[in-house]
Amino acid sequence: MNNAAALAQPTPTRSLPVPHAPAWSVDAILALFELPFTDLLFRAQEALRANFDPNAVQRSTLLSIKTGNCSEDCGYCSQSKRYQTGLDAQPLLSTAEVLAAARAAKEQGAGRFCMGAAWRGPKEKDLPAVMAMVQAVKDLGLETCVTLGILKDGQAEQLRAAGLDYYNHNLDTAPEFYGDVVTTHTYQDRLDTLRKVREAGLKVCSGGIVGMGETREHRAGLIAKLANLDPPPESVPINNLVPIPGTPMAERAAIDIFEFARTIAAARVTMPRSYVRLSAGREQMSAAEQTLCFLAGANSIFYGDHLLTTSNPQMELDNALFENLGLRGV
Ligand code: SAM
Ligand code: DTB
Ligand code: SF4
Repeated sequence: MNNAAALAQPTPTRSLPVPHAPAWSVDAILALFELPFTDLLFRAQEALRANFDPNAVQRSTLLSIKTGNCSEDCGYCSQSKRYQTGLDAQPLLSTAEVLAAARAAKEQGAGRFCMGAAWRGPKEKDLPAVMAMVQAVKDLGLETCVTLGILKDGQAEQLRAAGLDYYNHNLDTAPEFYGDVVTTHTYQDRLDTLRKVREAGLKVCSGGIVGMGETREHRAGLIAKLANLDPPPESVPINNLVPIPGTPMAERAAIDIFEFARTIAAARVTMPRSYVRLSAGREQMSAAEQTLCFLAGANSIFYGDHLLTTSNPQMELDNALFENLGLRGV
C-alpha cells in the first residue's frame, strides 16, 4: 500500500462516545451579525450556493387542524386561552377536511403540507386521528409535517409509523429570554421533544421568532442553539413576529428589516445544508424586503393564503414575485 492509500484508509473506530464540541459559539455568531451587511450577505450566498440550487424555493402549505383554547401562555400567540384575541376556537378537524385542504395545496404546487394544533402537546386519545391525517396526506404524495407541541415518549415513533416526514417544534428564542416569552413550559421541555423527534428518525423543523423585544445577543443565542443541535434541523423557520391584539406582545415595535435579514443570513451561514424558511410576517413585508431575505439565504416559504390564524400573501402575489425574480417553487 502506498502512503496515499494508507492515508485514505478509515481510522478504526472505537465504541467510545465522541463528545460533541459546539460548532458555533454565541460570540462567533455575533461576529457574523457585526459584519458589514453586504459581506454577511455574500457569506450567506456562498453557503447557499455550495449546497443548494439558489433559485429553487421550497414551499410548504400550513393548515390549523385544531385552533385556539391552548393552555399555554406563549406571549406572542393568538391561540392561548389566557388572552382575549377574539379568535374563533375550533376543535380537531376531520380527516376529510384535512385531505381536501391538502389536495388543494398540492394542486397549487406545494411540496409539503404542515398541520398545526394548538395543544401543549397531544393527548394519547388525540394521536390516532392525527395519524390518520398524516397517512392520508402522505398518500397524496406530499411531504408531511405536524406541529403538535411537547411529545411524550413513544408518540414520535407512532407519528413516524403513520408516514410523518417532519416534526416542527420551535426553540423560538435564546434560553435566557425564553422565560420572558412563556412560563407554562421550559426551554428544556422543547429540547427534550426535539431529542425524541430525532431519536424516532423524523426530520426536524425548528426555528424561532424575531421581533419579540429580544436583543441581538438573544437572536445569536437562538441561532447557536439551533446550529449546535447534532445534527442541525433540516428545516429552520425564521418568523417575524405578527403582533396579535390582546397578547402581551401586541405593541412590540417591528424589527428593522436589515436586522431580520441578518438573522436569516446567520442561520444560512451556520446551517448551510438546512432549508431556512422566511416564515410568518411575510405579508407585512414589501416585495423588496422579501427579496432581501432571499438574498440573505432563505430558500423556503409558507405558501398559501393562511398561516395558522393570520393571513399570508395571496398565492397569486407570490407567483408574480417568483416570476419576477426567476425563482422556482418546489
Ligand atoms: N402548539 C404548538 C407549539 O407551540 O409548538 C404548535 C403551534 S405554534 C402556533 C407554532 C409556532 O408558530 C410557534 O412556536 C411560533 O414560533 C410560531 N408563531 C405563533 N404565533 C406567532 C406569531 N404571532 N408571530 C410569529 N410566529 C408565531
Ligand atoms: C412556524 O415556524 N411558523 C408557523 C409554523 N411553524 C407552524 C406558524 C406561524 C404562525 C403565525 C401566526 C398565526 O397565524 O397564528
Ligand atoms: Fe399553545 Fe403553541 Fe400557541 Fe404556545 S405557541 S400558546 S403552545 S398554540
